[in-house]
Amino acid sequence: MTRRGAFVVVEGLDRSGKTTQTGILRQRIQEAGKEVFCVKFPVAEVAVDRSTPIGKMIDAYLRSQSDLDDHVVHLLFSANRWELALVLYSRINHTSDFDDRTISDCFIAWFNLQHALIHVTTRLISSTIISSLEQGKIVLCDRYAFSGIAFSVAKSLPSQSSPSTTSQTPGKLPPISLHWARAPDAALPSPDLTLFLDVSPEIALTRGGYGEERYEKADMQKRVRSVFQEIGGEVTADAGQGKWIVVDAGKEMSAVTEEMWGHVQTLLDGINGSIGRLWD
Ligand code: Z5A
Repeated sequence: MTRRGAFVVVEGLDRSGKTTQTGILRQRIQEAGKEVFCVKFPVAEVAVDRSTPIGKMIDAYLRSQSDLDDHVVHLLFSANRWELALVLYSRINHTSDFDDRTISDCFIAWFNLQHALIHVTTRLISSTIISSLEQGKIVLCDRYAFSGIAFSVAKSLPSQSSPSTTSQTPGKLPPISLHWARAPDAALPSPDLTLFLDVSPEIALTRGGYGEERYEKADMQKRVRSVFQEIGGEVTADAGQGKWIVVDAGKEMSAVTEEMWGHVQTLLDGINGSIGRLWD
């Protein structure tokens, strides 16, 4: 039986080095003679030349140019993952009938008819992550559904600086639970390996560009870190969700690379067995 490629996700706190390390890993995988398909969430630019409608909405929100309810934001991030399937599908098949409007229409339908559309989009995602894995490629992903859960749930936790309050406006919708946050990503492919880059907010603060976006605040990052720890525990306890490895990303850059590469190397020859599904 042919072995499929491995699905590797790099997760982590802000400025933990996800993008830098993903780039280095990509190069190493190629140097090892293996094909790699890379993706980064949130996706603002897909393929080479265009912004996705949902990506633009997320970007405006993160830059504090728009305000949205936390639940809506959570669903947008998840939609952005499903959206990748649609946009790449149209690119791969060179269809011109999948323009921005068609994609937006699909997502209005997605919000209204979640269950029916999940079946359609699950088939479409086969054209991207799943088909790459089936072709034996390594799929390398910078942030995935775990980020979606960690950031959305963290917003609903009490602030550590003023524990009696949450960032949720009183009288609005209920806080976001882990259970609720997981639902929109259910049935997406589950990673074989998640490398979680752990760095303290204090160290992150010393790295370039920190503090420019909405979530880049020490208190929020501490809450995100605690939710990530909880998610890591759940993934570790569930054999179907792949391995969860915590990497100390506060170390020197090359030391972080070597530790991550040590784990990825073991997967270069591919995997026997089917691709898992999130939260199955
Ligand atoms: N978000 C969400 O809410 N829901 C979702 O479903 C998803 C995401 C998918 C934007 O994400 C926000 O979206 C993010 C979570 C939320 N919010 N926050 N906060 P993004 O992925 O577009 O942006 P980002 O995650 O904020 O990227 P990043 O944190 O800015 O960077 P990074 O990829 O982790 O780090 P980097 O760019 O590779 O490195 C940052 C700097 O540190 C750079 O100058 C490096 O040279 C330096 N660096 C890296 N490693 C080291 C070491 N080891 N030592 C010293 N310096 C280092």
